[in-house]
Amino acid sequence: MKLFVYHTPESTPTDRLPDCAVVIDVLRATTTIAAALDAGAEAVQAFSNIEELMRQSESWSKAKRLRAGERGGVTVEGFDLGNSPLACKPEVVKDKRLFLTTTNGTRALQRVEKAPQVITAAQINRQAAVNYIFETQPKTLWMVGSGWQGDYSVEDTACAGAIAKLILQQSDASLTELFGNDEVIGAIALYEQWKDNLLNVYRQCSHGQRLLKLNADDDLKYCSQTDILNIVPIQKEPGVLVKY
Ligand code: 3SL
Repeated sequence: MKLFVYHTPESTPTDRLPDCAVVIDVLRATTTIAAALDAGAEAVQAFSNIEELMRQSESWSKAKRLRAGERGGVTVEGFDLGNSPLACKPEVVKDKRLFLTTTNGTRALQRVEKAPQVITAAQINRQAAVNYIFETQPKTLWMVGSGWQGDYSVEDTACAGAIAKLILQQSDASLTELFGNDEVIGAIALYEQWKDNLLNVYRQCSHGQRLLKLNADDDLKYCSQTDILNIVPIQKEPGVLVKY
């Protein structure tokens, strides 16, 4: 297996695809996707574009759909939910499809949606994602961070490092055999630096600061937990994620 880390959708190659792509948006899209599916949502369908989301969700029964999403962290006007994982309670999402649009995470998903296997990961389901990777043994694995509007986000790369580190610990291969680009080494070093205090780095980073201004510290606390959900969101058709 060869691991590659790409910090943003924009830095992800366009001339090839991996066997498996792992999309990461710790704050907060891929945390919310894991929380929604864990709470019993039928699926999460991701859209980068609000108009397209409205068009496709219109044909879905009202009782079975929730429109969810944010722009700049704020709930899209008229939507049922924003992008907080804490809103994904069973009594809210069970058996419903979440039609979700977010600023960056859904764009990252779109960027690799043609890969043969696409899963999403966050700090909360890191071990489950790694279990899936060992089970399916992809030859090439890309971890794609969502960043913020084309810029690098430290929390996504730290999560990529957490996944890479766990793969390294559970594999017989050495780092030299496993890493496909230097970003993997950087991501592991970043995770090692912060692994005992992820909440602190989330509170300091630019997107964490943005969310704190929106009173979302409880979201940061939730997102900073490690391995609390045993669930892997997997793409069953482009943009549609279900529980594996
Ligand atoms: O950018 C995204 O995709 C979102 O996860 C951003 S937010 O945390 O909901 O503001």
